[in-house]
Amino acid sequence: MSKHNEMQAVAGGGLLDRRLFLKKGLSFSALALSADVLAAELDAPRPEWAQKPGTPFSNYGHPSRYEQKTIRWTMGNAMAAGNGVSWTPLQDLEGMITPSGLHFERHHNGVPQIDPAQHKLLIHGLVNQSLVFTMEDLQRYPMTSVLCFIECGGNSNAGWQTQPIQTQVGYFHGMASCSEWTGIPLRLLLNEAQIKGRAKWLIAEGADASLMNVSLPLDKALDDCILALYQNGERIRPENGYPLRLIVPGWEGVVNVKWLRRLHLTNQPTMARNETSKYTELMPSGKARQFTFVMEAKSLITQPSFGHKLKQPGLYQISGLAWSGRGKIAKVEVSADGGKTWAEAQLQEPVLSKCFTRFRIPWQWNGQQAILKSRAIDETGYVQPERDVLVKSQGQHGYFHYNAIVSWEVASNGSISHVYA
Ligand SMILES: Nc1nc2c(c(=O)[nH]1)N[C@H]1C(S)=C(S)[C@@H](COP(=O)(O)O)O[C@H]1N2
Ligand SMILES: [Mo]
Repeated sequence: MSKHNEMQAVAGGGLLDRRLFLKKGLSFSALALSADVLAAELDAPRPEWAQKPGTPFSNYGHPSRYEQKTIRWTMGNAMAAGNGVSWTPLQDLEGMITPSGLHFERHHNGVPQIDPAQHKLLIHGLVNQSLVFTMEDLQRYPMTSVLCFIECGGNSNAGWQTQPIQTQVGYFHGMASCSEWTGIPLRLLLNEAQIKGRAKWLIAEGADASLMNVSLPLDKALDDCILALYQNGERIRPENGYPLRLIVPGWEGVVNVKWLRRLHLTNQPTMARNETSKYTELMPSGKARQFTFVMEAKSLITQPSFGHKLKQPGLYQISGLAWSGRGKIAKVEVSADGGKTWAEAQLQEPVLSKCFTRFRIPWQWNGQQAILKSRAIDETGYVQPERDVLVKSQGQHGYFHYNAIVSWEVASNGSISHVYA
């Protein structure tokens, strides 16, 4: 049976060495078969679906009908049509890529139904040559792919509440998703327009009725931004910006302007609603901090998490996501004893800059109360803070940029709740 006693535990609370997965003869939860049961299994009649031809081909695939519960949770706003959120069900997903149909959504005025044949991109302002592009024109430019997360600055904001919210991890943290975005390096098009020396900012505007516009420092625009036409290999979904979207890797969601129609080069920010009254940080002093673009390192355990239940003591795989707007994840540490001791999780390759990184570590649950935590450290050395540290530095009135360590309490009956610990 199991060989747990051979394994060296690396931290308290039953956390085991991440290399344990490589060992042979591990027992997670498969049923060991006696000769009789094996014979009965082999003799069992073939299931119905193995006795006749399956369903025919289809033009576009859908998930299995047995997976209908894996959906985005949506929340509209009765006062403002088209304003709302849908959350990615992070607790049901694995790996690092979010399926396009489950990418979170944040719209300020619904999803415009844009005809790509009529959509254009305009570049003007502090340039020597104003330019206009049709979507067909853009197809001729050299493209590249960026695998990156997009996270709303308001993601996880329930964490600021004084009581820990009891809800699934997706509803709590699912305003973050990760895709392969393919399109044209923004620098290419800006260089074609010939930027004037005085230009410092780029105002990006969407074609939805909210006329979303945001200011982006030109340095970032010339660094790693792209104008994406594709998401996970196919044309971008309408919800995520079809037919053209600005991708600003590692920076808060709001600057990733969807349905992009205009780039205006200026020497100062535009001070739009979404960078003055919204998406700013109210500090303990009562002053608000503007242009907090970078999403700091964050991690969370998605398996097991709130809503899951451990059936019995034994060996489990802890699995979660980590990401940082400053670069690559260097390390993720996991604790099963509320932060007294930590063990290093295995990072799934490839580990990419500003991209979801999947971590895993085996855990031997002894059937007693345990507190699971994960802590991300990025390549700049930044360490994801404990909640009390974050609240102390940011104050009680925060709404955006909550990235504290998340704690799940596993009760002795295997049920899981969210705690501040
Ligand atoms: N044109 C436009 N761009 C937009 C928005 C919008 O409402 N209109 N919402 C922004 C916000 S606040 C976020 S968090 C992201 C959400 O991107 P997604 O819906 O693809 O997840 O898009 C940003 N870009
Ligand atoms: Mo957002």
